[in-house]
Amino acid sequence: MNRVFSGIQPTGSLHLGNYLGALKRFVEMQDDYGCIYCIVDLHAITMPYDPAELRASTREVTAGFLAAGLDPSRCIVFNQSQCTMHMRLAWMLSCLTPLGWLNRMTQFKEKAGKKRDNASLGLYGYPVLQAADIIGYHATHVPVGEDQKQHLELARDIAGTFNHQFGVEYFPLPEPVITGEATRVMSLRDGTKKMSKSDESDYSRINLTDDRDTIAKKFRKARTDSEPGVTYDAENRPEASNLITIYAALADSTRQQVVDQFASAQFSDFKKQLTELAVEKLGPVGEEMKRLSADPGHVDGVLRDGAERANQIAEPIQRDVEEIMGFLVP
Ligand code: AQP
Repeated sequence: MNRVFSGIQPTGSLHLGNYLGALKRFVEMQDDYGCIYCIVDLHAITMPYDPAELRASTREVTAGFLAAGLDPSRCIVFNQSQCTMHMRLAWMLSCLTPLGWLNRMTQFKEKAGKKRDNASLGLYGYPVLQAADIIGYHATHVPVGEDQKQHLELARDIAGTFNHQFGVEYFPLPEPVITGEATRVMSLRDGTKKMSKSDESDYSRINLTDDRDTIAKKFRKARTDSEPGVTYDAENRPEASNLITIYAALADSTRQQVVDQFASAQFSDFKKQLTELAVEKLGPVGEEMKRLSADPGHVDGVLRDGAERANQIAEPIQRDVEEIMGFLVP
């Protein structure tokens, strides 16, 4: 049976990268697979955080899921901390995961930076929790952006190790689903860095809640080069190419089609058209997020109901795992 699991951290405002790399895929898959979409709040505490902001962001990201088109009657939407399987299974899997595998994880290196010794054990073990998130539901497909590819490979290795070590064929090996034109949306200020919630500059990203004027200003100020035309060249024109990629993904077309469409246009005109397209596609999502944010009772109800359904799937799997591993399960 096919099952989808994926998550987004409530670490700040959802941005265009989250939308094109993940959320849009979530919505496209919701009728073809049994889908479980999670606001991964346990991952959000691996870096220093503020409890009130975590609470607000958990509701905001949930509102983003719903506003983008996820329908809780067709998929499960819940916050990770409400299903204890994630924590229990993460510990068990961490006892099967060699340190050498975790030492290779580039996200840890990037996030820990130079102050590696001050980084938390949770940040280091983040990919093991992520493996538990996925395989704890027997998920077969995981829609993610390009940056999560390495973590997905690790999740497959951990699932394979479990099966091998205990002589079972219990966990399916999950497949990453990295599709679409914009699997890695780059910062609007620096075409070599990915667009990220935690970037200090708000001008580096388009937030789903940005209004028309803000979107227009951010694209106008987006860094480009001195070439006047609209040509795609990821190596020599990274910022301009990123904007072409964004246009293609928003328009559900291809980069080549965008380049052909704007073959005789100036880059400044292209930016204006990009703004119009972004406002047309993101405006309704942002409006709906604002409407839902005014109704936290509804959002909390969706999460509560989703957590109940997630627990119903996860509990028998957790029980099987404990039996396989030799725990006495009364
Ligand atoms: N720039 C991006 N382009 C395409 N996909 C992206 N994703 C994130 N940034 C981009 C995808 O969004 C999903 C959720 O990501 P996350 O919030 O759980 O963690 P992240 O990848 O670490 O995202 P951020 O925005 O960079 O968050 P912070 O700053 O908190 O670390 C994933 O599928 C991811 O691939």
